Amino acid sequence: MSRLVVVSNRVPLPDENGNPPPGGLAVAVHAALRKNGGIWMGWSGRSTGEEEPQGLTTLEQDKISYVLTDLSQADLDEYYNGFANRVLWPIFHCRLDLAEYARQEMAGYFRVNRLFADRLVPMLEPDDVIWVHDYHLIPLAQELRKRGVRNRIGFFLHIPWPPADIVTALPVYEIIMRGLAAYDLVGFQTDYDLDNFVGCLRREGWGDWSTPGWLRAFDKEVAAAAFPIGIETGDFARLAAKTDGLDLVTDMEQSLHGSALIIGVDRLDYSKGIAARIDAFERYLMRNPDQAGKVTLLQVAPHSRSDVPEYLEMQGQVESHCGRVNGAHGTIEWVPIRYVNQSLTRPVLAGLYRLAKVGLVTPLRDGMNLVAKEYVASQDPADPGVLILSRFAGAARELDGAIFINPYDTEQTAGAIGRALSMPLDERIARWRRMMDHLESHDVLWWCRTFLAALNEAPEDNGALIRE
Ligand code: GDG
Repeated sequence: MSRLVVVSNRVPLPDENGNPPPGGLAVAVHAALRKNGGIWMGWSGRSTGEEEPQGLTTLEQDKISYVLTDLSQADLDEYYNGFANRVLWPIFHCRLDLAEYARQEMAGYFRVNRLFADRLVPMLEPDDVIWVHDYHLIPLAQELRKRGVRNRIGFFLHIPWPPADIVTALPVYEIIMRGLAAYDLVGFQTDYDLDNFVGCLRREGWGDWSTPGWLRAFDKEVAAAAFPIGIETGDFARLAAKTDGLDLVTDMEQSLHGSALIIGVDRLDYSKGIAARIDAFERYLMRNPDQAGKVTLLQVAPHSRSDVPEYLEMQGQVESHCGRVNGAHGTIEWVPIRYVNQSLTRPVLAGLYRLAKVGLVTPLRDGMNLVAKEYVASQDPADPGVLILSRFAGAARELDGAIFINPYDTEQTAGAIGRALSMPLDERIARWRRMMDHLESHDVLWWCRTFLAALNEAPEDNGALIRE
């Protein structure tokens, strides 16, 4: 059986006992790596003052080699904070207004991809299967091919692929498209993303479907499909069911004094629609003055990418929205929005999901959104809460028991909050059961298995067709 080589920007390292860190993706990929042994390569998290850092750390544990490469400060600024997070992330989330394109940062992005390729090649064995993750590393396959690598290489995009009109705004659009075509398999979160990608190929005359599941792109065959990522459904359900004794969850419950809890959990990112969600909650309070003191929104939002200016600005905006609502509607006994930037442990998170009568998930655009799935998996089967879900989250294509909203429509979201809070038990159970059945059969292990099975089906030596 082939070894698996995984490459991602960051590498979730196991603890001293070899347990993978919490998080569905880390657990599933670790399980796949352990099966036949393998390598997980990525950035070490360290940046140095050297122009070309040589630091490469290798840790061996349980048949897995973790290979961690240092980057220079310039690499980090240009590749990660620059091109990946200030160009690709906003454009792929349909925020052309936030894209800050600089030629130097683009050069840094391609330079780091070359560095990853240089470091990876000496470690590869002929029948290794390589799985590259996410938008930081799109050009990696092409760089590996240029170095003579003929192994099967797959790519999974965790974020959305936007319609052609949006993505053509990317100054290196063709290079990025060619970079993706260098893979044997390209995986997206949803059919919608896949259709958008094929639409891009068609519009420029670069490619189209040749046979089902296979694209002919830039004179080469590439398999493409949707692989919606799942969560550790069973683990979440078990964690949530046994949180009764967790102090934080109990304290939270007591402090609510019987008011209904609505929960939002997001990395503090402009794609998550947090400010619009707060506005919608305020609109709900204004339309339902009798509910004052009876409903509380808990918004958990750990800081993220604080080196990127657009994130700092958005943090200030969310804080001011929360302050405004609490100032206008709060009383000495009741704070309508509890806003925390602290990161919580998974058991606490699962307990809070279960405590909440409503999961409010309102991204403006999201590849999948795991929080929506975790909220559902954490519910009490006998008395489940209601998921309110943005139609612009990838998860909306699977979780058909949610109340769907358009996050730009504040009135609609406010109405959905009212509907969710008053939904009868039998309807809540019926909606939840449908979603839970799906999450049980499509968990993160299913996702990992399905992607790797498809990659293993790619014909041998498909990559030999790429020379440039
Ligand atoms: C990208 C795509 C896609 C959050 N706060 C805490 C905490 N979290 C965990 C959640 C969830 C994860 O972070 C966030 O996952 P999302 O899916 O919502 O979002 P991104 O980080 O943007 O991820 C996304 C995903 O990749 C996977 O493919 O779904 O669309 O953007 O698991 O639980 N976890 C803990 N404490 C917190 O305070 N323990």
